[in-house]
Amino acid sequence: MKAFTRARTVAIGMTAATALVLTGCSNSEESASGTDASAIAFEDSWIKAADSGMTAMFGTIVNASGADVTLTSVTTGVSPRVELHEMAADGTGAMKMREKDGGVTVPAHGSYELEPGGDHIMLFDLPAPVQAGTDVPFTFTFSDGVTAQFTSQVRDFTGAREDYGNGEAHSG
Ligand SMILES: [Cu+2]
Repeated sequence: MKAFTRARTVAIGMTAATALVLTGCSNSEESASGTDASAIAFEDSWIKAADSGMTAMFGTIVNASGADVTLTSVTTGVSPRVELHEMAADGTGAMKMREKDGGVTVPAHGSYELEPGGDHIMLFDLPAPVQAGTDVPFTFTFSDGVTAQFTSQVRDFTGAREDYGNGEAHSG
């Protein structure tokens, strides 16, 4: 009798689990009209090598889907605090970087470039050196909660000499 009761409990539990799975399915069908992560690429992406402090990540976000997508946050194991930044003129005409409101929108069948001197992904409070030649995995999260994983290569960068390592140049 006791065993029978237990079996019934298990059966009820399974029914509940099945219901949860079905709910999950219908949710994912609804979001099929949202961000299609498989259609998003991050081409030629790279991170500026840095020993400490902060650094930045660049590349071209390519959206092969038929709908606009908006990147709202980025996470990576090499930094506890990552922000999307843009360059903007301050009152004196100098260009300073600041957090980009509303994220980065990549048009349908279009692309969006993150490059030194322009929009970039800022990595703060590096707990360890980010060394040239290593690969860094990171996750993009879009406005509807859909995520996509990418890997970015760390490079030495001395090109335009923008100061991505100086807190004083940072208005955010
Ligand atoms: Cu920045």
